[in-house]
Amino acid sequence: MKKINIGMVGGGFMGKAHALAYAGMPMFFWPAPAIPHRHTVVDVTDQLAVEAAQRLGFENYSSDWRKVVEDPNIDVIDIVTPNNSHAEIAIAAAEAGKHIISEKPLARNAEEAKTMLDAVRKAGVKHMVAFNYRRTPAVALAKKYIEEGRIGKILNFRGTYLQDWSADPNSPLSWRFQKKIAGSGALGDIGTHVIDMARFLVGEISEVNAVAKTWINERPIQSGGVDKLGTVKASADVPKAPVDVDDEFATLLKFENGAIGSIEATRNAWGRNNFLTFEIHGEKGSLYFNYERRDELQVYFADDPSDARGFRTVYTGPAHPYGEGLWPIPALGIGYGETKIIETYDFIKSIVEDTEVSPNFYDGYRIALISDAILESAEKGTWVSLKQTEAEVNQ
Ligand code: SOE
Repeated sequence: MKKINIGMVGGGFMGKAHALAYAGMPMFFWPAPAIPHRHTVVDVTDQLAVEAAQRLGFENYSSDWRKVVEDPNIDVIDIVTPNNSHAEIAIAAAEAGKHIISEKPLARNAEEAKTMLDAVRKAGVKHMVAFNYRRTPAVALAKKYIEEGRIGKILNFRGTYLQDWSADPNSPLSWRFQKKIAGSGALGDIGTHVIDMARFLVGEISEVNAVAKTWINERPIQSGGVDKLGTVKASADVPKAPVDVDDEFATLLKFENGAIGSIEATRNAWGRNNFLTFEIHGEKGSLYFNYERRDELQVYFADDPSDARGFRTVYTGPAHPYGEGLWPIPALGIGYGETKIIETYDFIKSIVEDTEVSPNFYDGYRIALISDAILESAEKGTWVSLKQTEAEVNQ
């Protein structure tokens, strides 16, 4: 069976998720389109890279991503580093003719994302952005119902992404709170997942009207580069430095197809852990999803007999999207790992079959444009339009 050699840049939280997916994909989806081989992992020092190779099952290690990008044995460059390095690595990888999967958000802003899109288009390589939640089977089922017209024309999308890991002011100032590294705060980190969901399920967003807020304006300086996502708190005597990104935003939306809606995201919502939800109302029914109950899709069909109407719970399983590869009984339960396995399956398949995959760098670029517009709108207090000419889109 064909083997695809992976060079993965980064050995942290997302490195773990991607390595698990490379190992697990053929176990779930067999025959696999190809075997993703964990060839080389890169971390910032040799010592960290050796450890990452042992932990994550890579054959080789390196502390020099440029060498790995240039290595003729490598087929795919997987970028699982903080946001400020995505563009440099992706552009070099594209120039070296490698297929690329990048963690989200694609870049710190639309200008940077555009340089990445231009590079992959010029090189003719496959490219994907790891917005994995759209690959949750219940979300893919929502997409299927929408495409089949089961809830009719869509009127409204309400999306939220609520977490609480940064609500404590003693959660250290990791890179996720620094504009020069992250680009934005809750918006880029988690809001972009909901923007991806909205575009995937409803269509292109044409206008936004937003508010944004930073609640905790300074945080303890973090020792060491590893982001613990609030699990390790700093003590009160640690010196502090400013936060220059949003903790929270909310935006109204207009879609190109006439639907309206809203998105809000915060990492300061005590009691909410990975509360990624959407409710979609159509002319003939409604859909509701909450990632904290990710095996379930709540569906309401207005053409049910009037004495039987009500939201029902569909537990995803073999009858649903990706069900052929996952577990044999509905509600055995899928998790974060499975969403990454499905993502890997679709990406590797697109390489082997030479087909388009989404979300790709174009989607990542559009999401960056929408994110920039949300920040601009919050600053100006006005609607910001995202309409583009065909020429701009096809550039
Ligand atoms: C932190 O907010 C985070 O790890 C995000 O960066 C991920 O994209 C999300 O999947 C889980 O939460």
